[in-house]
Amino acid sequence: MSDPILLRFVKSVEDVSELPPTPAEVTVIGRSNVGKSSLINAMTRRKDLARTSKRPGRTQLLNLFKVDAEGGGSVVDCPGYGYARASARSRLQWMEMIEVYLLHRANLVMAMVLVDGEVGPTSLDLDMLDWLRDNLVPHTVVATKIDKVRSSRVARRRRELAKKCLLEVDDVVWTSVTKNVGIDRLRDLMRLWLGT
Ligand SMILES: Nc1nc2c(ncn2[C@@H]2O[C@H](COP(=O)(O)OP(=O)(O)O)[C@@H](O)[C@H]2O)c(=O)[nH]1
Ligand SMILES: [Mg+2]
Repeated sequence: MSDPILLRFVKSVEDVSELPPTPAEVTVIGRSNVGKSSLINAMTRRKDLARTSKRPGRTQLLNLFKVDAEGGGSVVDCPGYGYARASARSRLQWMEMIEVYLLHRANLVMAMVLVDGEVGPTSLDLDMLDWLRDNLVPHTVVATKIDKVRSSRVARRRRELAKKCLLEVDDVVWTSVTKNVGIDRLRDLMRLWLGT
């Protein structure tokens, strides 16, 4: 079993300029309720670090966590996209913030794009992936909640999800927080990305 990544919550910010410099940063993006906070908690084996919420779209801030390890580094939990009840104005604000963050954050080494493993990629997920590719932002697709797919269907679902994302099955990290699937692998990848 892989050691947890020790994360300490630093602060939530509204503006990218409020983020302190970092030697390496990994960020978590994806639609509201896809499992971003749950996955960050699983990385660090703490249930309550990144507050999970049953109400989607609550986190409208960039949540910054510092890695307690040699070499440091940080993790940012981005506000989710695709919140149905968000106003057009707040959607625009969201896009602006995320784009500025993803394009200009110094030492951003990886954007983990979370896609619901049961639902598959939404059009917003695919738009986000297109945008990341167009802008050469390093990213990795992480499928969440794979426990919700019946085991007889997992192989097929994986092929479908990867294909829609224009990826090979093995390019996608498959995870379940509740069944502890893929968590060790993702921790190892995060250590690699962060250089710790
Ligand atoms: N079954 C299952 N539920 C999950 C998993 N990960 C997250 N959830 C649930 O999905 C909901 C949204 O999770 P959350 O982490 O708050 O999503 P966020 O909005 O992207 O931060 C919560 O009710 C979680 O308990 C998973 O791997 N399996
Ligand atoms: Mg969250």
